[in-house]
Amino acid sequence: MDRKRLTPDHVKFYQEQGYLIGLPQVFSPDRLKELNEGLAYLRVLLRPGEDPKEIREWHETSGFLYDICMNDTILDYVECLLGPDFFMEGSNFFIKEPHTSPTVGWHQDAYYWPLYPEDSITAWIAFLDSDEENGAMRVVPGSHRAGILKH
Ligand SMILES: O=C(O)CCC(=O)C(=O)O
Repeated sequence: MDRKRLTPDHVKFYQEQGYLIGLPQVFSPDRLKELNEGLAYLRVLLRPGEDPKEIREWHETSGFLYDICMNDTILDYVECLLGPDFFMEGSNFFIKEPHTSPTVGWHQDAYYWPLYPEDSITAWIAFLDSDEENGAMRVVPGSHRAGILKH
């Protein structure tokens, strides 16, 4: 198997800055097209007024999402940072439709998770291109070193 591992420089950067970005593409363009089709199908299942952001743990009932969460490359990346003994705590979507105003406020993920020590990784997977113009996620480099902050 062609395993994609993080380099020691990636690991050092992650430890210092608290995030990684621009890793080699995990999903091919064709696979991304399938992922977006799968998401569109799941959204059809929502009741009127239900926001996909409020739907959590879809991977427990959707094989399509389970396969994303169990992607070998993503799991290898996580293993490089956490070691081999880790588990998945949850999954959810942050969908930002064009010309809408919903935002995700500044937060630390570990603040919400019942984990101690707060040694956790979020794999943020963009189903579409994400940039400053269309609602990209932002991070505060190094803020993890301040511990859990008051929200
Ligand atoms: O996409 C966003 O704006 C926020 C994502 C987020 O908070 C997360 O991935 O934990």
